[in-house]
Amino acid sequence: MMFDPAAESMQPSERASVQGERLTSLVRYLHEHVPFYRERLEEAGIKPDEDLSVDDLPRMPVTTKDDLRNNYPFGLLAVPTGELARVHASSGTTGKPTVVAYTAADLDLFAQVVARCLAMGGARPHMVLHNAYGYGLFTGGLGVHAGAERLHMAVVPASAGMTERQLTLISDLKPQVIAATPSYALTLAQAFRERGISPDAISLDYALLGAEPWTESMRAEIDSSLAVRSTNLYGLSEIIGPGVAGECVEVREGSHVNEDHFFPEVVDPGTGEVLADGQEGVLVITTLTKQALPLLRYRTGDITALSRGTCACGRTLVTMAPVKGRADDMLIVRGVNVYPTQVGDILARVPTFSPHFQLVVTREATLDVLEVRVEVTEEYARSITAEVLSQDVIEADHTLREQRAQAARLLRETIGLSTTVTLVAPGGTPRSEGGKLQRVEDRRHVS
Ligand code: DLL
Repeated sequence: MMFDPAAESMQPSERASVQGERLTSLVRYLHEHVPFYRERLEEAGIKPDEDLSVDDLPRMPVTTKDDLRNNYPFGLLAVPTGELARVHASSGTTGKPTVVAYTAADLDLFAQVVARCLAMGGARPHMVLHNAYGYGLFTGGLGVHAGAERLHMAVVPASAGMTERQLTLISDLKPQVIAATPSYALTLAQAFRERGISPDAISLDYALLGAEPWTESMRAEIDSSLAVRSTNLYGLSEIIGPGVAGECVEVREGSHVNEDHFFPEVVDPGTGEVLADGQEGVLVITTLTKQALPLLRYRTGDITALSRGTCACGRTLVTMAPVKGRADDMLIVRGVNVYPTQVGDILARVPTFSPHFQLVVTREATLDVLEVRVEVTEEYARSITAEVLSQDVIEADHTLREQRAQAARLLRETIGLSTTVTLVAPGGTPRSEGGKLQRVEDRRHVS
């Protein structure tokens, strides 16, 4: 089912002309209302009365997270603060949060695009949605909430955390759809398993998962342990929140970008040059229709590639590949670039390994060392007949020793990096308690 079939299955040539008109108005609007952009556009030689098409974007200025930081909190707003209806913020790792703001019209758009994505992922009017994204400054909770209401669903605003209460609510209220981070979906799945509740006794049919990178092996685990079909939900606060793109439940091979509102480009991380479809680079998005905080060519930092064509679901929207990670999540270990998701994909090829892993980087003398800590599956752990599954027992197990060597070899051959693979018992790596999971511990810079 499409929430907005006219927009989602529009002929690409027709959509391009809508995008061109919207870009033309956006440039005029920014020129008039945001001094920061007026200056940047003038520097780039772009006049407010030009008729533009999206082909003109490459000659326009790029906006970065630093631009938002330097204009904290409201310097880039195109409306007076009195016209705002809501503010959200994303917590940076250091310093001040990034503040984003919405007018009532922006909130209406937010609800619409999330409703589209929920419908892409299998949600339907009158279903019950258990919303386990955090409510508050994070855009996940309130964003998904409003989208689900727009789709005429009944929302259970569970928010993140308090796993025991989540299980009770899911068991008793029998939602068909859950929305959560993928790492938290795994935590919930495990908690159900530990209480002896089998997947077919869980009411859920669909799961809309996002806010962090995840892998196909996590998807397989979530699908089987919660008995759902899970899809990817992508977005970021700066652009709107969730609802920028979503995967269709029919195909599940990348997310359809709501490009009539958020125009995507993929650029070379180094040169900023626009890359052809299929090539991997940094995602840059222009908000074509926002009022309070419209952004021109915002550099998301997320690594992906675009592809075009009509999907089997009928949508003609451009598709983005699963996000490999943010450019700043990339670890550089002894000169080799590696994303945590790449390691996850490789570990998934080893049968006794679960999707739970952690990366620890240390420096020994002058040499960086990457330790890959991965959990043995619960099934395999049960098959080891030992009273306590200690580290010694794991290391003495013949099959595990072989598979650990296999993993180290695959990592060396695929990424080109020698790693130390450590196998740990189930539960031995960090788990999500509701929000985004931090998989990397970089101890190189702590003294
Ligand atoms: O995470 C918005 C959101 C909420 C998306 C709920 C989906 C579901 P921020 O906290 O601003 O906003 O973080 C945005 O999270 O730039 C990506 O690096 C990452 N991210 C978001 N969705 C995905 C995804 C929300 N599906 C940052 N896959 C983005 C991979 C994702 N990474």
